[in-house]
Order: sequence, then structure tokens, then C-alpha cells
Amino acid sequence: MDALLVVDVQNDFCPGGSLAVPDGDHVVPVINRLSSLFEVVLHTQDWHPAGHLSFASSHKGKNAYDVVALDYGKQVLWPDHCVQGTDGAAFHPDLDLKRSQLVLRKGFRRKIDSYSAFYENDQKTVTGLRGYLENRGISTLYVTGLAADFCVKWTVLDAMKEGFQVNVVEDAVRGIDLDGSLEQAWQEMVGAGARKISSDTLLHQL
Ligand code: VGL
Ligand code: ZN
Repeated sequence: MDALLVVDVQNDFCPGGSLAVPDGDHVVPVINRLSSLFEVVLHTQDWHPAGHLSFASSHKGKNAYDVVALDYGKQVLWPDHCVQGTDGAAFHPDLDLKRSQLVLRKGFRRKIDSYSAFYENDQKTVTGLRGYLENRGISTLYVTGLAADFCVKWTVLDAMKEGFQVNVVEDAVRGIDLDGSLEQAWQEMVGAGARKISSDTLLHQL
């Protein structure tokens, strides 16, 4: 069985948000078209407590986009974003959630960031998504959302590692692009065996 996985289409990642992805909101109509046609639609939501360790504001003398060493390794520091219960953490108002069957929240542990929907950034702590998908007999994922070079990329790479078939809908993702990270993300995803597909091609298959 196939599922559409919609990663982090939240206000803070859209224009006007605190960690806005260029044209991040452009994914919304594309994802809405797809979500009306998939039998299984799943969403993730970046969901940090105030004072999260991935926030530059939690580190004296550090700025957004600096990189620091945390217990589990390197961590990019971000502007405060997607704080639990805030408008920035809410889904984009035009995102169609009617047929969503799961909202998986991640990043809620203060000391561990979580880009991937499968593993937190320590690459050990699980979110439970693998078990959910396996229990439901879902073996193929169509991944969309934000940001292509962070949460989408890590989700795709972990999904591949866990043995899922993974397709990335190229016009349903947008990237932050820190120092070429977007181009690198595509190379890593495709190199790991993910398939790049356009929403048009996919719509014709559905
Ligand atoms: C994300 C940076 C920090 C993402 C989340 O959704 O790609 N990026 N938190
Ligand atoms: Zn985050």
C-alpha cells in the first residue's frame, strides 16, 4: 500500500514565518491535489518546546545558522520556530487536512532535534512511524513538504534505510538551501535510491 507523507507544512516554514523556506507555501496547492487522491495521507508537524536546544536563542553568543556540537553531534542552530501551540507551529491555513489519518509530532524533546520522521537527530530515538507504517502494510511513500534539504531529506534517507520504497514529489517540496544544501540533498536522496517524480506524472498514475 502507498501513502502520501506531508512533512512540516507549517506557518513558520512559509513566507512570513520565522524560518521561512523560499516559496514554501507554493507546495500547498500541489499537496492538496495529491491528498484528495491518496487513500492514506499522513502529516508530520515540527513541535518544539520553548527553549529547545536547536534554537540559537538557547545558546549564549550564538546566532541562527551557526553549528554547535550537542551530545549527539553537530546541530545547526535555528531561529525559534514551531513552538508548541503557537500560530507558527500551526499548519498552513490552506493545507487540506480533512483526509489526514495521522499527525506525527516530532522535536518535542528539549535536548534532541528531530529532522527525520523516523529517528530523532541522535539517530537512535524512534518516533514510532516505522511501526505504524509496517502495522498498516504501507510499503511505499510519496514524500512532500518542507524543507527539502532538512526534514524531507532525513525522512527520505531513513525511510530508505528502513526498507520502504520512496518517491519524492519534486514540485511538492522546497528547500532552505544553506550553502548548497538543496542540491546536495537531491544527490543524497537519489543516490540512496529514492525516485524523483513530478506531481503531474504522479497524478496521472492515481
Ligand atoms: C526543519 C529546520 C528545523 C524542517 C525543522 O522541517 O525541515 N528544518 N526544524
Ligand atoms: Zn525544527
